[in-house]
Amino acid sequence: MQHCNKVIILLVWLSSSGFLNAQSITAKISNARINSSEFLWDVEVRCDGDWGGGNLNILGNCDLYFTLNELAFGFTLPTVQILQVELNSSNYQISTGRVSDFQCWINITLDPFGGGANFIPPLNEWATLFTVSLPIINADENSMLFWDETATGFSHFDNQPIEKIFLGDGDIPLTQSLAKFKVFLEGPYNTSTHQMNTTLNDNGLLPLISPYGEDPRTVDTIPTDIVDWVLVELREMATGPTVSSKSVFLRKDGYLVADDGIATDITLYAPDGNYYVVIKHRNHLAVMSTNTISLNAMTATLYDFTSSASQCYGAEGVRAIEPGVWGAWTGDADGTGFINSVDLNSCWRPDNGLGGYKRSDFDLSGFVNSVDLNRYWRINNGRGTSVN
Ligand SMILES: [Ca+2]
Ligand SMILES: [Ca+2]
Repeated sequence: MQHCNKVIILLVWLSSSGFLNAQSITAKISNARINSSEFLWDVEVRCDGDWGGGNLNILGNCDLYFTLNELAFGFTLPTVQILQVELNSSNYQISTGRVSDFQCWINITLDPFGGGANFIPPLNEWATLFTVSLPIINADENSMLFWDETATGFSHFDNQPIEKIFLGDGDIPLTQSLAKFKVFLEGPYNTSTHQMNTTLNDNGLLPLISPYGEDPRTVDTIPTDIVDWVLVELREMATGPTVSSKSVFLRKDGYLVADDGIATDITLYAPDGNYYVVIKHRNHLAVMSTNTISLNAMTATLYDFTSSASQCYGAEGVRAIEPGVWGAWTGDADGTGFINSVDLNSCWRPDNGLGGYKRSDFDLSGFVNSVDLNRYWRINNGRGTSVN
């Protein structure tokens, strides 16, 4: 079997200069990323110059064509989901086939029935046209994803090409790395036990499906001593895109653990390398490692977010939750990265008095009440995340 470590991303943009007055139309692939079950990337477009306003009207014969490794994505031909689309959902069609052993092709045709598929990109800004998602069946394989430049083209109106653009390349193997992290959340942290309360789990309130859309995976059971789900993300640059996401259990002693609730080595979908690690929780401010952390497939070295403020990116990325112990700020009910009046008025007020798995339940007690308001939101109001 042929292995390929390089994923070469090419996109040919063919368009007309007749219908649009655009000085240039550019396309690119961005945000290639992996979660527990999917390999995803975005296709973005940008119109520069005076293009006359109105819609970018894509008419007929606009094809994205690429090949990939069947061993990674399935001997049965992979499915493609267009998750975010500015085009009318009836205005695209997907077909697949086999090129050769282990290589299959996917063709996405925009506007297959004619009549035009309207898309309105903001002038001089990148806009996501759609997101492609492929289910992973074997994470030990490489994606071997190639754009076929001879067959890929966005055509516009009269199918006269105006540009052909090389979009660069990237390395996107689907390999796994081990990692070990410890982090505390301010809300459920108990200064008497020096651990976090597991009230939500004790009362059967934790969902079997992760609440994070980036990796909404499901488990059969939730082990004892689990506090909640958190989302682990990897970045190659401090303010760069996420390359890997995984929903993981947080245990009361602060360790992120495997689904058995015991193993403190967790598996992330990323090749050996150096990454900024971001830990997100649905109503706490995200924390990120101060610098990159080296990850590999053989051994995991503990990175402890609780031992010092300097372990976390940003001037006040974490708060002291007792002397010498640090944890993520609570109070961000709507997950914007800021704790402010919206979290109070649009989230806490309508939820006040309710029980359950609520994002306004800042201490994860299973109830939304005045404790969440007075003990947490009022004190943390005005805080914002250092993770951008
Ligand atoms: Ca907020
Ligand atoms: Ca509460």
